[in-house]
Amino acid sequence: PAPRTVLLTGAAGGLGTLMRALLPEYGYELRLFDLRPVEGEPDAITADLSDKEALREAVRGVDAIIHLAGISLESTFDKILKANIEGTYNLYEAAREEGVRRIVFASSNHAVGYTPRPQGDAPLIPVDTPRRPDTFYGLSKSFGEDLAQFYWDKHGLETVSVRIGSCFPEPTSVRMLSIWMSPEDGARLFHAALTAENVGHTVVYGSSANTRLWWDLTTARALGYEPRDDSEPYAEKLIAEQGELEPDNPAHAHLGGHFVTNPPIWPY
Ligand code: NAI
Ligand code: 15L
Repeated sequence: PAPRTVLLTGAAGGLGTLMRALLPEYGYELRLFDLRPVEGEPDAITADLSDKEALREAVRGVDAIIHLAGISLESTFDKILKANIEGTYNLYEAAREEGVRRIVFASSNHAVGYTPRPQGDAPLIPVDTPRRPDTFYGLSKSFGEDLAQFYWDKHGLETVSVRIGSCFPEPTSVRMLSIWMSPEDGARLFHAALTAENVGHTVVYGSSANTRLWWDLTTARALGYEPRDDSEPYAEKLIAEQGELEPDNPAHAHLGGHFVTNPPIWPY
């Protein structure tokens, strides 16, 4: 049967807030989890991913998990290790122990951030391109994808790893024209990832059907995802303000963009 009760970790964050608004329309009942209180949601579970007991209780009885919680920018290796690497392991262990069958894992384009962006007529980047993390943050997403593969092979726990581009209400940079995922397409993709059958461990890129797309959405579409948005209406204004991407500038020449040269740092 299609999943109905879904644990949303990272519910207080940017993407979590967007998905709290959009996913209930698909019929999901969301259980919320975050380190920080979720505004207006007194029933949300306020706990750290290091709290194994809280996690075990949080996953008990849910049909699936969307795992967004963690450090979403660059940080020290020690902080990334605790929140993203050990935290994701703790979540998978809790899910295994409680018999949860599927996780949708928020991976990131930064797991492959050092991959050169396609220029000219070069082919789109496939999901099986070698992983080339651009930060400790990207390294933790690469680990998460391996963890997901291992829990499928060893324990039959399914995952869709979504290498999200940039999911914000609007694209705000020229790079984002290529990797933007509209919030509505994000909800469509998460819904497809929750409901497609026999996913094993599937890796997909998460973006809209952008005219300037850099990567291949074939595996995402195979889940039943049909993106409806395209960043192109924002292109003229953003390019007028910021200029075209330069072919030789390292911050413009890789999928990871400025994460390659000057990554934004997690504030705490
Ligand atoms: P965000 O930083 O706004 O939200 C992350 C949430 O996780 C925060 O509410 C934070 O309190 C919570 N959190 C952090 N450490 C935690 C811990 N140890 N235990 C429990 N909760 C913890 O990030 P955003 O943008 O909402 O991203 C959500 C997820 O999607 C992240 O995993 C991020 O890496 C991934 N992602 C997001 C992209 C985007 O465009 N928004 C792009 C690529 C990946
Ligand atoms: C990410 O992985 C970050 O979590 C998000 O905040 C954006 O910066 C995004 O990548 C990006 O590459 O733009």
